[in-house]
Amino acid sequence: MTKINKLLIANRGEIALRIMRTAREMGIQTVAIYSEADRNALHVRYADEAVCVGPPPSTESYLRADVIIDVCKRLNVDAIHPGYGFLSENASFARAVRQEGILFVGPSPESIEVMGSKLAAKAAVANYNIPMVPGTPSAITDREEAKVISAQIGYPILIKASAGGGGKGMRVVENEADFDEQMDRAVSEAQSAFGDGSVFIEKYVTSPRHVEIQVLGDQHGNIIHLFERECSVQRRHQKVVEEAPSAILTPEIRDAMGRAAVDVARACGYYGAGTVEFIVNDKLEFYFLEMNTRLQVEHPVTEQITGVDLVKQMIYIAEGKPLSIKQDDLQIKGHAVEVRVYAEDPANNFLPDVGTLDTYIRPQGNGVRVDDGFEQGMAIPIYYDPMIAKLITYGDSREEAIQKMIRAIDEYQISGVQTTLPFCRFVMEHDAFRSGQFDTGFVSKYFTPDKLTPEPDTTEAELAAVLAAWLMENQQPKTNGAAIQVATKGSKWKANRMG
Ligand code: MV4
Repeated sequence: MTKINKLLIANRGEIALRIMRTAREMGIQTVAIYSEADRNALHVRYADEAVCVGPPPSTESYLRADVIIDVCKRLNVDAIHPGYGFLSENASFARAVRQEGILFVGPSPESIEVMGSKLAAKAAVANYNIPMVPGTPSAITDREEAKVISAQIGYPILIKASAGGGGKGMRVVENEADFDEQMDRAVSEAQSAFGDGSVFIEKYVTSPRHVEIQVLGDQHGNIIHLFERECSVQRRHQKVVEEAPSAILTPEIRDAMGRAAVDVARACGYYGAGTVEFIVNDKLEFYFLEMNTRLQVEHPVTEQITGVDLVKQMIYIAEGKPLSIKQDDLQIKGHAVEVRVYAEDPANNFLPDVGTLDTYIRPQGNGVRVDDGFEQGMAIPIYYDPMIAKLITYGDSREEAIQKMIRAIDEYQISGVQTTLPFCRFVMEHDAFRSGQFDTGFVSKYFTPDKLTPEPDTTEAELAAVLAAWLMENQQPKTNGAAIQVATKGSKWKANRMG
């Protein structure tokens, strides 16, 4: 067992801060790395030490494995936490870190490698009786044979790239007449995007739900699951809303899915925090899709309903400690919802909207968690993901968590950039979301820009006029501003606050 005294966080933004907070609680010194675009970023200010690793493009900074390892050696760093994205699922990086005698807060390079290939992952779990979508177990080499298999499975089928992920390199084939054309496209796409043209076939499950299971494994062979996250509200494979638990799982299905996820992790000798992705059809049958070998963006909803700090567990696991949590210790308490706040314009096809956060006031109060990396006045760099914040609410029930989310969205004040907050509000208010009866088609099925409730853009002059009229009607107003209610449509809070 190795005690980690100093941790380098090979990431930026909200996730770098989130990891550093836990490290600090554990008495661990933190080292930030940053690019020239992030000199004044919060993760840089929060860390005990911070080192610039290069120019703004991530290929020249946050992805520079060699530079990052040099920083570790120079500053006597014991361990690296990669966060998500960047180098988090790069097996060569994990291997290089290990070779330098530095701990990687994450799984082994071997696990990352196996799960990085969908076909290798399928092969690894083959002996574990994990439900999988009917399809080919290996890469297509013979087209005529593949057509025979597709006919047996039944159209529509899906061609997937083995090296793909997050929806990249997928092609739906509706009938045999389209097979060759789509196969040509899939192979050339996979070859140019991943440098690996291997593709395989699966039965196409129409409008599935996306449900994933959080797992934790230690280096002694103990593996537990921390229940599911429902991530079906997506836009072009970008998750928008996540929640835990899922509104549709029964205790029996939850248990079966949890056990399947633990088996998937066991099949690749997994340790660290990981996520096993399933799709669920309308009969609540579930199928293993892939495993993500990192801490995920949406991990907070699991933390809220289990009370487990996943980053703390990851650090203990990297130190070689056996898991202190047993499966039977865990139970779901309450309900958590997360929305991702992006600097994108939902009224304009979600075009990234870069700029400065002229106003940036976070919601607060009971059951509200904001994981972000910005403060008022900061610019959102163009070089990275435009996510401003993750807004998480927690309540006793799903209904309560949703009500808190609507309240929190209405309290959130952001100006200077357009954000996805109005879109998130649309989701929270939608009957299909409220009822729990939705799938991965939710956004394309229900959302059009005219569904956005306009932000109340009452100017100060208009407010002054309303206030003056009120004063005329009420001869002796209380001087306490809180007693003055200014009527506006939509969110009244922002207006009242000015009055
Ligand atoms: C599927 C599928 C239907 N049938 N596989 C998309 C991302 C990648 N993780 C797997 N994906 C899918 N695989 C079969 N056999 C539908 C999807 C899919 C999807 C999955 C999860 C969340 C959102 C999605 C949106 C469109 C398609």
